[in-house]
Amino acid sequence: MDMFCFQCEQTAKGEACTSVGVCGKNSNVSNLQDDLINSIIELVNCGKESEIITDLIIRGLFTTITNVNFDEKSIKELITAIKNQINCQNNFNIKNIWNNNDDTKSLKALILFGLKGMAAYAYHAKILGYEDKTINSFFYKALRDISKELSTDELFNLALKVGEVNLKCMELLDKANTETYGQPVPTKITTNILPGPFIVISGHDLRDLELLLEQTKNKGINIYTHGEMLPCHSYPKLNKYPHLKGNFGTAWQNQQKEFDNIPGAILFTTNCIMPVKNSYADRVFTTSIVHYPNITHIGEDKNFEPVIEKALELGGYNETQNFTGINGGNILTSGFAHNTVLSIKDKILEAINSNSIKHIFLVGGCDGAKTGRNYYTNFVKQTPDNSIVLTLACGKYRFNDLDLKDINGIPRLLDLGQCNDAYSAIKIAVELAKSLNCSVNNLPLSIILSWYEQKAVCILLSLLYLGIENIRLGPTLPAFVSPNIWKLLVEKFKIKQISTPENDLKDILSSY
Ligand code: SF4
Ligand code: SF3
Repeated sequence: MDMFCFQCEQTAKGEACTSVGVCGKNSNVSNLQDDLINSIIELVNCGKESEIITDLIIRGLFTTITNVNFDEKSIKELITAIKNQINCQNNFNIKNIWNNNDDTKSLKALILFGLKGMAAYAYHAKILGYEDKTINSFFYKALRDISKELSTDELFNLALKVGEVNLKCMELLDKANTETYGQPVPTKITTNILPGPFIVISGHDLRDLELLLEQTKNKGINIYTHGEMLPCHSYPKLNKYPHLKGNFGTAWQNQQKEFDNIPGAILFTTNCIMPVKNSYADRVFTTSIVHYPNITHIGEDKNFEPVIEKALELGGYNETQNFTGINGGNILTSGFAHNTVLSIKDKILEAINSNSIKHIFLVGGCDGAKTGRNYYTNFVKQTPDNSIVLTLACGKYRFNDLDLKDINGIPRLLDLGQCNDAYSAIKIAVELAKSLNCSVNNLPLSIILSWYEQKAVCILLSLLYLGIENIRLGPTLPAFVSPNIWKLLVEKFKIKQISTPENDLKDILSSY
């Protein structure tokens, strides 16, 4: 075995990647990422907390998320920086966890992967100047606990604690995003690409988008979002830039096809970067935590000049390109975060009470390459006319170009934002439940999740921490969840794997 990684949904044979990652990560990178985790845990075990150490922990964990960093050099540098802070003698080896009994391994994986996802959210909040001491301290505690021998009960509770703290972290990021860029407002976004030079910006980092928009002002360059950047159009202080024109392409797994010979520059600010093909390698740039070998990295100074020069050199398309989403639509709508949805709460409640809205579906999470993921398209297409569909994260590209019409002026498809905007979904559900005098579990609400990487893990843990039942998870179950732990989750939370859209819809609708 050259490597061991089973942290994402596309892991080899549904078990683990052991010679090379399905994501394209080679064994050297994978083993270095293990070393990185080992050194982080050794560092927290020295007991010292400081701003520098917190920053290293957060960046280190984020670096190991799927499709973030494929570059040995940058990982080695991070390991060295961490090792320089270790001032006590202790050894940790992640392999010892993977060699544990199935249930301990499973729970420790849930905790570690959840912490990785949460680190990404803490990172984005921090970039905007928002931090929370309790969140930061929890990273230390939970990472220390991973290296301890704990009972199944203790580990299970710690996994739920990750969910609890992650909820706080998503709330912090929501505060950071909305206080910095304004409350999102419903916004229509075109998938058409205009003639002339352009830059495609991918990932989750709003600050990087703002800086790019500033630096490209009046330069004759248009900016298009990609993947998880799509909801940025709905933030007033980002949407105010007239050269933020629209959205390019669909979800991350289609990038090798969609970027083939693209006459524009591409900037990756976070996951998901895929192995870069020669036909566009010269026009790809990375920044912040993302690194890829031989690809120009824009450092902390955030000087995007090389990206701008490349866009001008490539010149863009000669004519407008009428691209569409995967179902043929060319208008995407985003911006239905908690503030907007709750501003029409009375209208929604009235529609629920009069049976105009009989059911609310939350179909959200990551997209991915598996053919079975067309489940989510078919599911949304088959939802009844008297239901609304809330969505978030990049899984929405499976259906966000569909026109689902509206119910009494309330759009049937409401895009809440990025994966971290699961916070919005939770806030909406809690508020509706309060108004209807019931628990979230008693709302006519069903949650259908698609997962791929570790941010989905921390979101799932937040939902479980809240005691939300009957979540449907797909397209496959995590390889790191052992049969016993899955059984426990089923018993406690009635969690289920997705089956077919027809069966699941029938089952859901017959129980309300
Ligand atoms: Fe395999 Fe996923 Fe790990 Fe990549 S991140 S090596 S695809 S399990
Ligand atoms: Fe997507 Fe990578 Fe998870 Fe933020 S961008 S949801 S997969």
